[in-house]
Amino acid sequence: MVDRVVFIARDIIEENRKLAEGLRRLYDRLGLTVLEFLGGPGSGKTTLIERLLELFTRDYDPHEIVYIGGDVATSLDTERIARFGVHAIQINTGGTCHLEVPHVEAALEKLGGEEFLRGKKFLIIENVGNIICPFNFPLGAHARVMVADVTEGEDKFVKHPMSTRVSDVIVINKIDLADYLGVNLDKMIEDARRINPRARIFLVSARTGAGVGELYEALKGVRGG
Ligand SMILES: Nc1nc2c(ncn2[C@@H]2O[C@H](COP(=O)(O)OP(=O)(O)O)[C@@H](O)[C@H]2O)c(=O)[nH]1
Ligand SMILES: [Mg+2]
Repeated sequence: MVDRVVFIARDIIEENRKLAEGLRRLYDRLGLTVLEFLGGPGSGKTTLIERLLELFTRDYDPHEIVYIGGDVATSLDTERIARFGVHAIQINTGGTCHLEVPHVEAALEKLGGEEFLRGKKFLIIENVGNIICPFNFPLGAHARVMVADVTEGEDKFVKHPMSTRVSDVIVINKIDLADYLGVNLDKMIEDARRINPRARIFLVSARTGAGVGELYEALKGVRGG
């Protein structure tokens, strides 16, 4: 019985991976850059996206930007993001701890499908707040951005090597709190680098805005196709 469960899970993961390749082809065909934010609940994903949108909406028309927020039950994050005038849609997974490709496809379809996406520049996906589940379920994004914050413990990356490894960008958030907590930021950076040497690492505070400009420049430069 247990073996069977494992095999079924593998099938689901493999099936999602294939579907994600299809989504990536769609994004590339449309010239849409897709950024996925993943990280534990409360790590600061929505706050960071808000800070980034302050910069994105200076350089781009808000109508060129789409946000999909994944959450188990509420639409609170999407309401926060909609204030920026971007297209924002909520996915409630009903308890599932990560987004899968069909969730994203359903959201895009609801927004108007390919017709709607034509001319759009950025799609920002905020995954369900969870540091474990999302890593196995890529959504075709050009960059997966892992958000970890200093209150989660400085051994975050060592404890979550899978999520660390699949990420293209690693953000250490809430650095404004680092001194209070006695967190060794150098150790966090060292761990992240060792586990994922190819990822770009940014120290930021979504609260004060420190480091957000550099992160924005990097994310703006992510291009598909
Ligand atoms: N001190 C501090 N608080 C932050 C920072 N980023 C987010 N927060 C706070 O952390 C809490 C969770 O943030 P939120 O963006 O909702 O996290 P999410 O669940 O990952 O989307 C909120 O109270 C934020 O105001 C930061 O850089 N510094
Ligand atoms: Mg959020």
